[in-house]
Amino acid sequence: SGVIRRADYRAPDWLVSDIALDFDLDPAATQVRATLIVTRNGAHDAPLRLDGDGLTPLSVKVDGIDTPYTMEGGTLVIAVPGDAHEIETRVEIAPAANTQLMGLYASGGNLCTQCEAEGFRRITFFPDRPDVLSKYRVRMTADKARFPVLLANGDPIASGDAADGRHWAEWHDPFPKPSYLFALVAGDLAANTATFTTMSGRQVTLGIWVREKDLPKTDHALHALKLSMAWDEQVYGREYDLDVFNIVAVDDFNFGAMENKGLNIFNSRYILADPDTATDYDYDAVAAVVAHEYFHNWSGNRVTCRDWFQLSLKEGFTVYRDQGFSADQGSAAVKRIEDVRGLRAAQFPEDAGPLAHPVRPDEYVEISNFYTATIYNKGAEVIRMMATILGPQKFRAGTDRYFDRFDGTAATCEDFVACMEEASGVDLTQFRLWYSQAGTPRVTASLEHEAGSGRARLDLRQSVPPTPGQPNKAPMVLPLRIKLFGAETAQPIAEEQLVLLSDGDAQLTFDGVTERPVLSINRGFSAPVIVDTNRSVADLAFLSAHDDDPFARYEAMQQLMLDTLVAAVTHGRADHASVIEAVANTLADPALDRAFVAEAVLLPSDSFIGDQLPVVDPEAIFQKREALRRDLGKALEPQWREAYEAARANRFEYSPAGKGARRLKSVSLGYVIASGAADGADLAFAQFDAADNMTDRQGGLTALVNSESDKRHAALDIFYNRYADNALVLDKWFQTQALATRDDTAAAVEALASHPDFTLANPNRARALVGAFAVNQRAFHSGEGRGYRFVADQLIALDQLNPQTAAKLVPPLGRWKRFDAARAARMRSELERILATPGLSKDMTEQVSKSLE
Ligand code: HT7
Ligand code: ZN
Repeated sequence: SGVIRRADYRAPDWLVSDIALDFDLDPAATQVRATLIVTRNGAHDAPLRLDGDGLTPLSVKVDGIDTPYTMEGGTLVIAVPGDAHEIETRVEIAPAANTQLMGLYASGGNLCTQCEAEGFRRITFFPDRPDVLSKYRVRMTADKARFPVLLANGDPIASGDAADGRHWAEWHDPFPKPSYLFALVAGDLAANTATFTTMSGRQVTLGIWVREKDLPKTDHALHALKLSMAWDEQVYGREYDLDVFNIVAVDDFNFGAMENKGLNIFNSRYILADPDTATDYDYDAVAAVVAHEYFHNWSGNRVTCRDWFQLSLKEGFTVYRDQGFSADQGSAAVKRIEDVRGLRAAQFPEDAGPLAHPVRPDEYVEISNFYTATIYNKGAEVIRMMATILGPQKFRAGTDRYFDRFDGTAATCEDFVACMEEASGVDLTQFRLWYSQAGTPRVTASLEHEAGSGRARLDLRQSVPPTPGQPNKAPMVLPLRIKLFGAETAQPIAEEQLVLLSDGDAQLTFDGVTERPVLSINRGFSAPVIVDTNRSVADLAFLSAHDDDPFARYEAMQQLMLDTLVAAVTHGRADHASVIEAVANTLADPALDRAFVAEAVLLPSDSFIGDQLPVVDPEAIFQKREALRRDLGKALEPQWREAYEAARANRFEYSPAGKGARRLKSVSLGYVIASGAADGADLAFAQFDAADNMTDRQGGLTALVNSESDKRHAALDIFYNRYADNALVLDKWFQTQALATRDDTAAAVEALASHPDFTLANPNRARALVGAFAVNQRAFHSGEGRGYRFVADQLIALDQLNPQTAAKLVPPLGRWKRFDAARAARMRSELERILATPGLSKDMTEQVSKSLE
C-alpha cells in the first residue's frame, strides 16, 4: 500500500562509516562515483540494500571487483559475504532535466542540491535514511569558466586545475551526518564574507554566496547570521564547530531553506533584502530563516532524527529556537502575536481538516507531505509548553542534557522529553499526548462571582476533537496562565497563576473577591488551544484596555471583533459601537508601541472568521467584515489620518520603531480608504509613488489594487516596469493581484496565468499566483467553481514538473466539508478530477485521496 509506519522502525542492517563522492559535473550529464565503507549492523544475513530513485548503475564493485546485483524498484541490492566491505557505484544523472528540484539540479545556470528528505537517492545509491551517519569526502570537477565556485559540506581541503578548462575542489566534513544533510554547489557566485569569533575563541569564516549583482542585498542576512551565532552561544550554550559556514542563495527552491552541514542553501527570497525590494516582513523573514537554519547545526545536525516520524524533534524545537531569537531582536509581544496569528491561519485549520496528524505522525506515504504547520508550528508550541511548565532554568538544563547525551546520534522525540523529565524531576507522562494526539483542544472557561460571599469560581473543561483515525481522545496537559482583574479598579485581584489543566474538567476558587472579576486566560497563548469563555462584550473591551499581558490584550480585542463579526454573519446584527470604542481607546493610548497598536486594530481575516462558523459563507463574511471596516474608518477617520501623518514623515530605517510606524501607517491608510474618503486613492498612490522602501510601496499598491480606483492600473504598470528584472519583486506583483479583494479577482488571476512572466517551473512564482489565490477566501470560492477549476488545472500541470510543490497547494481544495453543499460538491469533483489524472505523483495521490475521505 506504500504506507510507512512508525511502529515498523528497525535499526539499519548496514552502516556506512565513510563515503567518498566524486562528481564530474555537467548540467546535461553528471557522472557520480560513490565509494562507501559499509559494515554489517548486528547478526543477520540480509543483503546490502542501497536506495536509488531514477538511477541506473553504470558499474557496481565490491572491494574493487565488479559484482552482480539486482534492482528492486529503484533499490540496488547486493549480496555481500563479509561484515565489512568497500562498495563503489557509478551513475550518470541529468541536473538540467531535474524539474522536481530534489537531488542535484540546475537553477539560474548554477548547480545545487536538495536532499532532505529523500533527495540523496536521486544522486547516488545509498541507505538514504537519517539514522545512517557517515563522514563525507567530496571531490567536484567542473568547467572553470561556467562554475568557478565549487562548494560542499565541511571544510575545503584542496583544489586545482584540470585539463580542458576544467578545475576541481575537494571538501571534507569531519562530522558524521545523514545523507539528507549532504550538499554541493557549483556556480558563478560571489560572496559577502565576514569572520565570527566563537565563545571559545575560534575564528569562523562566514560567506553568503549570490550572483555578483545581488551582493549589495546580502548585508542583512550576514548580520542576522552573526547575531544568530552569538544568540545560540548565550541562550543555549551552543558553539559553531567548523572553520567555515557558507550560505548559497538560489532562485528555484521547493522550501524556504536547507540546513546542510556547513553549507546552507536558501531560497533567495530568504537571503536578499534591501529597502527598495524587500518589505519589513521580508527583512524579518530573512533574519528568522537564517537563524532557523543556523540553529539546526545543533538541533538537527549534531543531534539528528532517528526516522522521519521524529521530524518535529528537529523542526518544532528549531522553530521554537528561532521564535525566541526573533523575539529577542525586537518586541517579544508583537512577535508572539504574529506567531499565534500564523498558527491559527495554517495549523488550526490543518488540525481540523482531513490532513490532521499528530506532531509525531504514526504513518505516511510520502514524507515530503509532512513538512507541515503541525510538525513545525504546533511542534514549537509543544516545546514552548514544556519550557513554560519547567521554567527557564530547568528547561535549559534539559536542553543541555539532550545535546550532550545525543550529540553525534539520531534521536527521537521521546529522547527529548525524557531529558526534560530527568533535568527537572517533572513527570511528563501525560504531557506526551501532545506528540500522539492530533486535533486542537478546546477549553471552556466560565467564571461566576457571588458578590455576597466574595467568592469567585472558575470552571474549566477541555475536549479534544476527533481527527482522522483518532475518534476518541484523552484529556491533555494544558498549561494555562490565568489572572483576574477587578472591573472597577482595573487592578489585579490575584497574581497570575499557571494552571495545569490535566483532567477533563477542573474548578478554581478565589476568595475575598469584592468587585466583579474579569478573566484573563491563556495569557501569552500559553497553550495552543481554542478557549471559549462567558466573557461579555464589556469584559473584552475592559481587557483590551487594561490587561497587563500584551498578548491577552490583543486577544481580547480580536475576540471582541470576532464576536461582532460572527453575530453579523449569523444573525445580520451590525452593532459596531463596542469595537469602535475599543479601537479608539487603543489608538489613543500613548503607552502602547505602534507595532502593537497596528496588530491590535487589525480585523481578523476572512478565513479566521470562517473558521468560527459551522458553514463558511465567504461572501457574507467578506461583506460584514467590509461593513465593520467602513464603520471603523468613518467613525475614527481623524484618528486614522493622525496616525497616518505621524508615521509619514519618517525616513526608512529598519528598526522596531521604524517597522511599527510603517505597519500602523499602512493599517491606517486601509481604514481611511475604507471610510470612503474622496482622497483615499490619491493618498495610496502618493504613498506608492514617493516610497523610499518596499513596505510603503507595496502597501500603497495593495490598497489601490483592492480599490475601484483607475489608478490601480497605472500603479501596477509602474511597479511591473520598475522591477521587471527582479523575480522576487515580480512575485509580489503576482501575489498582490491574487490576494485582491475585488469582485473580478478570479478572472484577473486566470489572465495572469497566461502572462509571459508566469511559470510553474519556479515554485516561488507558482505559490505567488496559485497558492495566494487559493487562500483568498472570497475570490477562490466565488464564480460557481471557477476558482476551483483553475487551481485544479494548475495543480495537474504543476504535478508533472514538481510534485512536492503541487502537493503543498492541495489543502484549500481539501476544506470542502467546511462549505455549503454546492461548493463542497464542486470542490470534491475537482479533487476527483485530479485523482483521476494518469501518472499522478505519489505526493499528490496521498494529499488528494486523504482530502476526499
Ligand atoms: N529542513 C528543511 C526542510 C526542507 C525540505 C523538505 C522537503 C522538500 C524540500 C525541502 N527543503 C528544505 C528546512 C527547514 O526546516 O529548515
Ligand atoms: Zn527547519
